[in-house]
Amino acid sequence: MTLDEILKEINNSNSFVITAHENPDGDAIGSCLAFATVLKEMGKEKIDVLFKEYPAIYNTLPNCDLIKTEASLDEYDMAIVLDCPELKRVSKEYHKYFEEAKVTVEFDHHLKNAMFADLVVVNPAAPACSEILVSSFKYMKIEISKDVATCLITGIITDTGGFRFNSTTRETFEFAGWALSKGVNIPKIYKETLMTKTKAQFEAEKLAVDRLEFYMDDKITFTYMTKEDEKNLGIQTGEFDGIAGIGITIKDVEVAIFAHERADGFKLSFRSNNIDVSEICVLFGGGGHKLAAGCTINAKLEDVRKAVIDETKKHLG
Ligand SMILES: [Mn+2]
Repeated sequence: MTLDEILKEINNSNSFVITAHENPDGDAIGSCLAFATVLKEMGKEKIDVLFKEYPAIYNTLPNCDLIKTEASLDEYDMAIVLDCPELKRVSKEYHKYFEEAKVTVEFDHHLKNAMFADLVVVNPAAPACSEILVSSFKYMKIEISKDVATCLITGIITDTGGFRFNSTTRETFEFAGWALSKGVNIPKIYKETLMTKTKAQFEAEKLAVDRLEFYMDDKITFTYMTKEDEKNLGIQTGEFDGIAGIGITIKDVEVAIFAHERADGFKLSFRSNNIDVSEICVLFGGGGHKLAAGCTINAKLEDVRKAVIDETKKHLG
């Protein structure tokens, strides 16, 4: 089985580079730090977790000092990419460490998946990459310490929206219960990752709520944020995470869409109560999960709005 091979390769490797998708969320960071912590606890000395930037709320996670913007080696024995369905979504300057590593490993839970590594563990039914790591570590007979559990539950809490999404499983709660018994402070992690926002984030949400538009007898909502808004609000990366979900909390709304202007065009985040929005995003070159997906469209706001709303109407009709 793949996990036996991964364990064998870990035992034979001395240097490790770990990363996830760009603009990492709690699952991406939690998975990476959990893996890095496991390797450290196994006695491995050379471990780099690479991210160009990440939300400051994750600064208190165990071993977050292993996160660096630049690699400290030219070549690593093993490259591990987590919570990421294709290498394209990893920051470009890190691709060479992946291409030059002796062995590459991918763990992920995205449905549309390039399975781009030498050794791949993908389970689209898992609510978080962190939850795949729980069962994988158990299979490999790797002890899950309190520090590892802290990182993993951070990924699980953020990717399940605090155990709210349909993807949440019995195993999710079983692991949460087990982590609690190990002394992991779940209420604190929950509060810090999901219930706390900066003032800039609050102001951004206020603007997004104020601008929320309704379409198709209130079944679709659309809101947006431009680069100029971003500048005016003084908002940081990761602080937009809550906006995509605003529309979907309204009764009878089926699909909520958030358009966020970035350097390469508008990044669209779709949230759904039922229909598969990843199918819509695939049409625009993106992807994701059934109820949460995204894509990027390089066009003017008016054109982006029309394109995604027309397509969503077709899927709802
Ligand atoms: Mn994830």
